[in-house]
Amino acid sequence: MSRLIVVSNRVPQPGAPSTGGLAVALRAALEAEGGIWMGWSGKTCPDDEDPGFTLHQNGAITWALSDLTERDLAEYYQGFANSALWPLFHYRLGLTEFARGDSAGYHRVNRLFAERLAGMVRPGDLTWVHDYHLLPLGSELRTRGISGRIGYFHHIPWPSPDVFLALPGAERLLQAMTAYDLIGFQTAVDAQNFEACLLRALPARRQGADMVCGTRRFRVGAFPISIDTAGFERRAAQAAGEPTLRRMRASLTGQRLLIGVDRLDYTKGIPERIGGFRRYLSDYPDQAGQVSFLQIAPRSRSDVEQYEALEREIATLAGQLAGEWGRLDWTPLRYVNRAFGQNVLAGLYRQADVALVTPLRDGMNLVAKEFVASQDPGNPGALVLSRFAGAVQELGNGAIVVNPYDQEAIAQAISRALAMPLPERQSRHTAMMRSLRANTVFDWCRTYLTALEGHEMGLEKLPA
Ligand code: ADQ
Repeated sequence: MSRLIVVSNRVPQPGAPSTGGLAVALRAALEAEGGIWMGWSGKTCPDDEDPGFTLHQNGAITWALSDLTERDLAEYYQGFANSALWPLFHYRLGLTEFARGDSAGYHRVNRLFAERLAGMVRPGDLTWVHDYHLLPLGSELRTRGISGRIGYFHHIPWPSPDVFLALPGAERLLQAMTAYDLIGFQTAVDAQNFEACLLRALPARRQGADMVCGTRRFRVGAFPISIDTAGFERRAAQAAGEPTLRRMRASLTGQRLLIGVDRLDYTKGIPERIGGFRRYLSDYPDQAGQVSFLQIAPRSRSDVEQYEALEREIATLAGQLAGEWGRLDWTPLRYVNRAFGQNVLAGLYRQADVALVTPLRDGMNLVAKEFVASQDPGNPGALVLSRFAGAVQELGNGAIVVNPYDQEAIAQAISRALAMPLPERQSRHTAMMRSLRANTVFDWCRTYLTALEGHEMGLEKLPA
């Protein structure tokens, strides 16, 4: 019987319940088909030891967890993946730090994962690789004789060839990716950019719906990821009674609430957003004391230097804003570095009048979708959304769309969102909910796997 094999850098804790929509959906697919979820265990060992590899069986799922040496982690994860690929894929060439040693470590860890996985894959299994940490994994699996279907989904943007091909070794990565049968992106623009890279850098060509390169034939497409829409609606409606949320509401003493929720990352546009709010206060000084901005930003990747610098920058901006505008009885910005459970988050979204989702570049951005699904349909909040988030493709019909680099535009959008009459908020909310009901994270998973399973394989089918 065919099974599903999911590979991702991070893997949810085997015994613990999954909370994020993606983990829930993948787990459901694995439970339905039976299968393996493989990835990094989160543990490291000294460089002179062999990294451990453990299997845990939990119901129909086998969790296959590989440790990494400290050097592996530094070169593959902090180095190549998060200091070179992450900024590059988000159009930040100036932040991209390329080092040959990191690139070598990245390919070495992909080989390690492939060696460990190859022994477990059976004929007929579907393998689904996730995200930029593992671009060459499919090719490493092919080298080890895996001929079944292998798909890849890219969670972050894919830039134009002018940006991507600035990366030393870009051609090698593209060539490796031709080993997949289906390469999925968040948006049609990302898929087009990827095809443009292939056409520019490799002897690749389009043939009908497929791309062909040498002896490989594969498909490239857009599969926008989404959320557990009904789950968020339910959680948000039930959350009102949570003590944390009741205290939060009481502390607002009638002020309107703006909310931002992001991992602390330079792609999310947090300094620009704080700048936009500051501009709003100076453009509409009568609103001082009437509006409060809650920015939730749990720290991430603090071991990468640029993230430390960003933490300092945001802390400074938050402090300046508080010093300049704060009153004895009013704090304009509540800046919180911790993570919250999904129930509290859903309740906070529902309590907010406006969400500011203004990344400088984002593959999709699930926070925008979660905010919309959490609203009270009788009195929904308004969404201010960056034109550079993948989510704008589905939510652009109901959001106030802004250029996140334009702080005056953010200030105007805040004013417009806060003043928006109820019928307009409702019609915008209805339009966005239509998109979110039509494509949930479960639909995303099913659509992708159906496409991977259905894709005609085999080179023998290629015309001579
Ligand atoms: P991320 O860059 O992490 O994901 P995003 O899509 O917004 O960005 O997902 C963040 C998730 O973390 C959301 O589900 C959110 O609820 C959760 N989260 C954020 N802050 C939290 C907090 N304080 N407490 C609890 N949970 C919090 C990458 C890409 C995105 C793409 C996703 C999925 O960068 O563009 O949408 O993968 O493909």
